[in-house]
Amino acid sequence: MSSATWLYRAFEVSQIVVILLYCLFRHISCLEGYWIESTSLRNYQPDSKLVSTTASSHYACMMQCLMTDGCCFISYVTVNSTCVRHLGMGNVQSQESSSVWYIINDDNCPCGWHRFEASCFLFTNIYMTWNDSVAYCRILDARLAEADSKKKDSFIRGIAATTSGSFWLGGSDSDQENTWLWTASNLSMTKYDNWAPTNPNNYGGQGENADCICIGSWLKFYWDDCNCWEEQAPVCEKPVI
Ligand SMILES: [Ca+2]
Ligand SMILES: [Ca+2]
Repeated sequence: MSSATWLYRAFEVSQIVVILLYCLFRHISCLEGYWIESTSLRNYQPDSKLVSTTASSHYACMMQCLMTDGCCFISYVTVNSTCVRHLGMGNVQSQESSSVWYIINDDNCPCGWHRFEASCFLFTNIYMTWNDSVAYCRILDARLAEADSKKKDSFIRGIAATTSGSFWLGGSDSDQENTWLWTASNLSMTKYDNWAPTNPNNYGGQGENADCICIGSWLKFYWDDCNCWEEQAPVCEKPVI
């Protein structure tokens, strides 16, 4: 091994040591094992950039992120050593070839997600159709949230009510009118539902076809059936890591 290679290796090792010391000092868990490389997010980036710099390696980029308040993600482009620090999941969009790593918090959820029982939830603030929301959550290795129990539903409604947003949940009756399913898990809603009074009402049935569950302040975050082409923000759910 050439002396230049040794020097580079020593430099990389010293960066890892600095990261570990920094994490020890901050009482946060950020061994490399607490960074997850997302294969589904490769070549995608959240658009909520904090700052873009250069870094000698993705480890160095991780260190820059850890030392930046609010940084949840990095994307790193090897060919030009570009290190982008991100605030969290904003609008995910395809980018130049990059790898993405995100931080797992001590609650075993990604930075910016909320833990409830065995799931992590992301309340996004980008608005899209229900079908696009399904695809969006999938890029994040998640699905549209399924409020399939009273406790889980109360948790989702509680967080939603602290925002100014309106959201899609993962329920639909598009396959068969009035047969509502949590579509990702194919679960029926016979055990639990939480419709707002007089709902689902298919918009009063006036030639409308409201087949997707949305929640918003207009019905105090009780379930409403909305037209699937409307634009709401997805709530994504995935198992804890
Ligand atoms: Ca319907
Ligand atoms: Ca309705």
